[in-house]
Amino acid sequence: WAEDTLAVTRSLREARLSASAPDPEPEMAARPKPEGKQRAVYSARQGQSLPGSLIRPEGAPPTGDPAVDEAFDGSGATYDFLKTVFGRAGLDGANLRIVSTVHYGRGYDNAFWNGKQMVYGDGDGEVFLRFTRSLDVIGHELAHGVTEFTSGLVYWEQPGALNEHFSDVIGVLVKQWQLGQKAEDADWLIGAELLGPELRNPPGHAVALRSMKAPGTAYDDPLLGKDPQPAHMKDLYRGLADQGGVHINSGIPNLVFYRVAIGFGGYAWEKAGRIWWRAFTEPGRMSARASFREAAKETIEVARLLYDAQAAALVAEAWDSVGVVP
Ligand code: ASN
Ligand code: ZN
Repeated sequence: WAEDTLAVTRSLREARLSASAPDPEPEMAARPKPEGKQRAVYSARQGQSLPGSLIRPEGAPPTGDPAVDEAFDGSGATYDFLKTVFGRAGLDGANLRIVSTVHYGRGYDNAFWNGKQMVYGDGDGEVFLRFTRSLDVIGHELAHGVTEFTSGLVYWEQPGALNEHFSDVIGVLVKQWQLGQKAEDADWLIGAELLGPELRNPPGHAVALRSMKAPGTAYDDPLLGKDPQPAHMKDLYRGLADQGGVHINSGIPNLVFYRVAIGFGGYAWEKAGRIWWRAFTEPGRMSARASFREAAKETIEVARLLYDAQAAALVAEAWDSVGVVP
């Protein structure tokens, strides 16, 4: 069924793309920019050296290896989303090559951005399946690249949680865009498709790695423990684990974004997404050491600039509802 879903969503995306002609690249003097997306998917062949062997460069046909083809298609969908919706030409705005390595390690249960490229494990097959199965995870990892070229949010405590949050926002938006799904119809989950058979069965409960709609409720399971994400500043994690809780405290801004998207209604990438994109990527706006308060200030300000006082009030109320007062 996953393959069917992919085929359907792919044709939806193609229909949407052909409906609006892509804007022409402006003429550049001297050194021409690379045209369009430049993807390359490598395989680490269960080892750990990067990038590994080149399997699918841009322009090559599908390989039949689902991890390779999902990494290729998912990074393509993310590129198309950023270009079409926010006018961004790739991670650096200049069509930087998008490099992914799949089959990293043996039974490796994670995916990450290493500062230069994306890396995906196959999962152990019991608790987690291959990490390329979730488009929101692919969008998440690529967004770490965008952050590195824009705000440069440091990966520690509140700025780190904002870095994680921005990646979750881009991840869910890519998926909703590809599915043509409105905010109120989306599940707002990260990594739902990569849960393995051990997690899908009782006695535990697990629906995803994170829930933006209901932080702290994605799982409560004997293998994973309980989802540690807070949904309010009163429960902010103050320990040193996880780089000062970057994947934990991101639950707080994630819930804010969800509430803003639902408050506007319709497609989340159109208004909420546009506000967040500008607040998090416009030069001189979010500082690399931004706190949640600073993120609140910037998103409220951008809502007023792009829309009106009512939009700004919606954003302010959402931050207020989680205990962040700008
Ligand atoms: N999946 C995680 C992330 O991209 C991996 C990590 O913690 N480095 O945030
Ligand atoms: Zn991340």
